[in-house]
Amino acid sequence: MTQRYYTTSTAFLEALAEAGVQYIFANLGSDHPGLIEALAQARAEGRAGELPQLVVCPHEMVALSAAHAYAAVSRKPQAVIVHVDAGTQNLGGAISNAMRGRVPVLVFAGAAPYTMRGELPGGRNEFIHWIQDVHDQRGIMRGYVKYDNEIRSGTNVKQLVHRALQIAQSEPAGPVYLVGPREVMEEPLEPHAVDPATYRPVEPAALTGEVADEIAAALAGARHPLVITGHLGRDPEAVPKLVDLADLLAIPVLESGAFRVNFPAGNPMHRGWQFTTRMQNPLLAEADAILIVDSDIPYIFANNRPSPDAAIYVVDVDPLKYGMSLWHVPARRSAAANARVALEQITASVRNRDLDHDLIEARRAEVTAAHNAQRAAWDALERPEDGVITPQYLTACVRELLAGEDALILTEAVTNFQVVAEHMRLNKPGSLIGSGGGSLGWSGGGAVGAKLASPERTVVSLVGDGTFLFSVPSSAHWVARRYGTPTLTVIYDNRGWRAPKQSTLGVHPTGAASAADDFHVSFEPEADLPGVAAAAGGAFAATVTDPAELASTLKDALSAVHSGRSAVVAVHLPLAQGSGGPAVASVGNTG
Ligand SMILES: Cc1ncc(C[n+]2csc(CCOP(=O)(O)OP(=O)(O)O)c2C)c(N)n1
Ligand SMILES: [Mg+2]
Repeated sequence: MTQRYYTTSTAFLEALAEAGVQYIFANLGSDHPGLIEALAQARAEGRAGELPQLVVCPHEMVALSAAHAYAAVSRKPQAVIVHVDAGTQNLGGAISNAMRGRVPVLVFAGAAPYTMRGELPGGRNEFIHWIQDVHDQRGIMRGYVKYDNEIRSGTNVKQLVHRALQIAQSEPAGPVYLVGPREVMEEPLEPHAVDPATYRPVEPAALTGEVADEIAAALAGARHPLVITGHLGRDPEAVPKLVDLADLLAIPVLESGAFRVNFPAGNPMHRGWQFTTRMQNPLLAEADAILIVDSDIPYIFANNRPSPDAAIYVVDVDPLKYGMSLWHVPARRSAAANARVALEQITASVRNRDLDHDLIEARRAEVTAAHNAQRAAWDALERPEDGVITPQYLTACVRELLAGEDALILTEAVTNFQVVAEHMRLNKPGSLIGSGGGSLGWSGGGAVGAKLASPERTVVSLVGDGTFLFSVPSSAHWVARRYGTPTLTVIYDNRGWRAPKQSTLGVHPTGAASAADDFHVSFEPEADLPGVAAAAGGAFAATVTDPAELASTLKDALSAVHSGRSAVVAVHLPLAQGSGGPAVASVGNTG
């Protein structure tokens, strides 16, 4: 034993710091005395700066969502600490989002002590230690993590942490889970080091030359080539590579199920977004060569599909979608490759070919005209209708508000995902993130993590009202104030869940639910959603119903954010269900 306080917990925290973890988003419990003591010892010894900073999160969903967004923005892994089985379960859908969003996050939970007669420090001394001793704690997470393990000894804890983070960061990236019982986390150790440089993530994969040439030949020789992408923009450096290829051959680009800026919206080759499609996209139908690059849902076959004769190529970090039971694209070739590298290879191969420049320039003119017409049609929707704010008008106001700002947009707008994409029309790679998953409520913690990762940027969340409630806003706004992460949240407030209604209409368009507008999705009587943020985090809070007051209220909210205070503005849109409901004051500023 050395003089210095050094336990498994100390080594665990050091390993996180060595691996580039800046923040631990934590919700603590009886399983964490070792970690709490190690942090306090480090502070007492003046070494607190060598360890990650702990961010107290009163709800686990907020903790993991914050770590998720931080990792997505910074592209550095982050950590979450939760309490045994209970805290693990309270991560809820955030773990599913982290998996689908392909973000590197290490989740640590304590585990019930395994001694009860005072044999070891950390053994059972509280009634709860029996209650938290469950059959298979790691099983809770197994469907969602790339790796799970138990820390069984302090001697190799650094190895385990670095290995877990190496796996988390290697593509397809994703969450990992470690558990450590109290006795292990208390174990005294000799300080020890590992070389983090030997745990680098796996290097990006390239295409074989043959496949790169075949894709290049197919795209160069096509009359109607098309690129579909969904998450290539997770790596902002991949975006200019797609621009190079699309510009070179005048290939239209379609973003499908996209929660990133994959291709600049203002590029004339950008031909729009698709989420839940109900109609055939003519571009997809006429395409004779299609490159699907980093896309989880390139199209919804039931109502929007490519021609059976199209030559389809899939280039993806995970072309077989191991995490999805049902997935298929009739591709001539599928390749597991990094999009940035693969696009460079394909473009280089295209440059070595004799190109039909007349064909390319004719197509460029055609695609550009269609791009412009599409934008003009969207522009025409950007106005209130009969005195009511529409989602299109709202989004246009947000876009105007943020002109000139270095903004980072979080989108969790649900049935308005498409509207947000079409009317924000973001150009800058890295300026948009969504959870990538299906479990709503990510944006509450997400905004905290995004702001911590990019304090210089204006972070703006565009969310549904149901989603705002899923995000545990009381916890998220408390954390935001405590840790100084002011952000703007705009609630697309249709006072209900429009999505399940739309889903029902998608299956039963003329059924009884439709006839009676009876969907069980109304949020009447209305809750004061911004008021929750005001109460919990001192946020500027306002509700807008009058189109004439929208721009000025958003401006006031943004000023509040710039002065260091979060702001939440609920904007009344047409109701998700029903047309009644009590009249509401035009602007209720509860902040
Ligand atoms: C955690 C979670 N619970 C339930 C759902 C199912 N769900 C999908 S969309 C939706 C409604 C979301 O409401 P809101 O945010 O107001 O958006 P809107 O549908 O009104 O656009 C629900 C409940 C989900 N996706 N995630
Ligand atoms: Mg809603």
